[in-house]
Amino acid sequence: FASALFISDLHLTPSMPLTAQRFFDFCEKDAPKVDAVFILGDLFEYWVGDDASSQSPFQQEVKRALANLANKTKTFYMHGNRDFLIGSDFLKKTGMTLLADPTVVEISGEKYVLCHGDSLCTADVGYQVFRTWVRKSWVQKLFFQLPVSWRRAIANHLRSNSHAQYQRGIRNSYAQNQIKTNVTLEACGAILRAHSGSNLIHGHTHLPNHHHEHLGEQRWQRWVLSDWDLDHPESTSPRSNALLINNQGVRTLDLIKT
Ligand code: OKV
Ligand code: MN
Repeated sequence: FASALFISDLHLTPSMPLTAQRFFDFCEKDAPKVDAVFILGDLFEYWVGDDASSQSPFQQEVKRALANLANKTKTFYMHGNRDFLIGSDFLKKTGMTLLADPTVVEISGEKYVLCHGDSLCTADVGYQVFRTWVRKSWVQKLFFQLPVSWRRAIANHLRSNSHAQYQRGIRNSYAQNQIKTNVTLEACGAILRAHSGSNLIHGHTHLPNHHHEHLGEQRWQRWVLSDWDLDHPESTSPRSNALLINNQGVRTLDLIKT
């Protein structure tokens, strides 16, 4: 592709209408201008199966926006740590192509390794254990056997638990918690070595930035995508940015200003 846009961590839910509106605007105005759009996970705040809310007006609207965009440009989607149960039904209805985590792409002659980012947070051992279990296909098959109401109950339970854990983490040791919820140099170095790459793009941490990093002799650049939570304006971190890559190089697109 000659040009591409990258977004992640929109955490769409009906309770965050401003964020959803920004996404619909993005699909109409910004996204059709490039050759490919990459959604690197956590498009939704939670997902318990394609069958669970397929009839909700909110889901219908998101699907319509994505299907419409797929008619204008190539769209790719990678699972995040929240919406990893998005399946073939949703992908078919939206016309998106599922990407493995990680995936290597070439944009305007340069190679980039793409991932959601949660697999790089190797200091958070508790989360990695959770991830290994819920990503097993037999565990997912069992989960899908449950009625939607049970799946929702389990999701609500896990989500409130994780929120409480996170709050406790902040109270106990803010610095420790920041290390735990960020990517490690070792994991980034390993994934780039495995794919002979020196450019990494990911989301997940909600710490948008452009880093020049090294581990011994190995050097790389790392772009971190921002989250999109516009319904909580008290936070001061940059929000709702997309990464644009074309023949001019890599730059951040501030969707709030454009
Ligand atoms: C996603 C996270 C909730 C983090 C559960 C098997 C199990 C899948 C699931 C249930 C939860 C996704 C699908 C959600 C991510 C949380 C809380 C913390 C840190 C099973 C397969 F357990 F029953 F076996 N889930 N949902 N968390 O609500 O979207 O990533 S979720
Ligand atoms: Mn995430």
